[in-house]
Amino acid sequence: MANRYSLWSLIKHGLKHHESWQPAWQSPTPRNKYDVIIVGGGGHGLATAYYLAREHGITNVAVLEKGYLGGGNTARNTTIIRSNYLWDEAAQLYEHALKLWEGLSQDLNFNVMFSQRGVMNLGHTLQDMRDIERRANANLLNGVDAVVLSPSEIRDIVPLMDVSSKTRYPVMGASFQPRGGVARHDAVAWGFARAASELGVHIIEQCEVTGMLIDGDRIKGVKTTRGDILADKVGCVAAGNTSTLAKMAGIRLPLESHPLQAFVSESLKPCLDTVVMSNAVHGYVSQSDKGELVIGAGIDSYLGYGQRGSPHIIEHTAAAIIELFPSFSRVRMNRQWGGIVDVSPDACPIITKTRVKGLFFNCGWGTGGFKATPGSGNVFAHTIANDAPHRLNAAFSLDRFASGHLIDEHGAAAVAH
Ligand code: FAD
Ligand code: PYC
Repeated sequence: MANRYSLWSLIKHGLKHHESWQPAWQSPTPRNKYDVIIVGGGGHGLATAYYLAREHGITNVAVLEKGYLGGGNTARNTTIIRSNYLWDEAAQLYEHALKLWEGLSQDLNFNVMFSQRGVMNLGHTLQDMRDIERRANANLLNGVDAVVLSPSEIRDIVPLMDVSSKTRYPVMGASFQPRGGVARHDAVAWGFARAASELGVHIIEQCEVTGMLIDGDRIKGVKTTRGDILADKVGCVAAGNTSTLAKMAGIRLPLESHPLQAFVSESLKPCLDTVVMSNAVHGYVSQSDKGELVIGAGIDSYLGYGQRGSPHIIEHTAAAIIELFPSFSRVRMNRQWGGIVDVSPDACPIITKTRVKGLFFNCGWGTGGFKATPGSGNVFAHTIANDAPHRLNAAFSLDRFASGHLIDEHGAAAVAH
């Protein structure tokens, strides 16, 4: 960044009202045929295209996005990044992602503002604390950093939190992952898009996939609002819209699409420099670099494709946060929004081949896929390029719902489920 965008060039562009800014990625006319089409221009789709080009030398790739890049869950999420999952398969997959996050700004030459400020999961009952200790031990065995904190240690890190015994749900302790944190979500989409585009990937926005072209048992391409586009392989990474795409290929996936919402406050002076989550009071909060409190909780329980949510969830979430941080009761809230999350039965992703040869799905990340973005793209690119799973996503295929080898991560998926 430093060379291409020097201080002088920033001032020059600022004075010119951005008139001569170069587009960060090319928007070419679609070719008739690609080696690989990725459906969905969120972080996962763009990361997949980037790793296909960079690690597998497959550059004749198009990412088709029905709206604008990152306009789905990628730019609607609350950006919590951690890898403290219970089971080996999940912990290793999310830890792979966390390691990629640690070098991502350098790798993409784009500042994704990854900030390792730590993520804290509070315990309020004896059973919560047993679960926390079990998960922290499991994390350590998987090489994932984990610390169990007492209430006084929590107070040292988060002085504003009420850790007294007088509250309705007293805080008994917490797990803490120091390497966890947050990142700038839209920068992640832009960074992957620019890096993929520089490697020759076509990024095509305003191009909705409306059907699948299937010949016998093999994918041949997709129908789109910009005409038919042929491809040898198609990878779908469409989060809440995945079931709709799967139906186009005659496939039914074990997914439910739910609204998940979040909201932010007015900007405050720095007062919270870590991420706090609580399953029991059912809310989580962090402070953005702009000073806003970023707050959220669980899904709306009905199924839906509206990118908004119900007022009672906001009320419940605000009450939960004020329970933990009484001083936040005076803070005014600025904005609220929702996304559509694709929830699977075991709260784990589905990264899979299908019975249609050349057609792949990467979905089911539900309320927790942002943290996985680079890792998910990395293993999905491997799966598409080799027509076989990467060792880290072999356990996450569709077969597990027939064989019963579920990876139950409802506990670690935590507050947002
Ligand atoms: P998306 O970014 O949704 O990308 C899919 C893209 O596919 C979209 O841009 C969509 O327009 C496009 N698309 C769909 N159908 C078609 C079609 N037919 N043709 C072409 N394009 C199509 N995760 C965390 O790890 N930490 C968090 O703190 C966190 N907080 C969240 C808070 C909220 C409010 C929400 C909604 C989600 C949260 N998540 C969080 C989950 C996370 O956002 C998602 O799991 C992740 O961003 C999914 O990324 P994606 O690239 O798969 O999906
Ligand atoms: O997966 O850590 C998470 C998360 C937090 C808020 C939404 N998802």
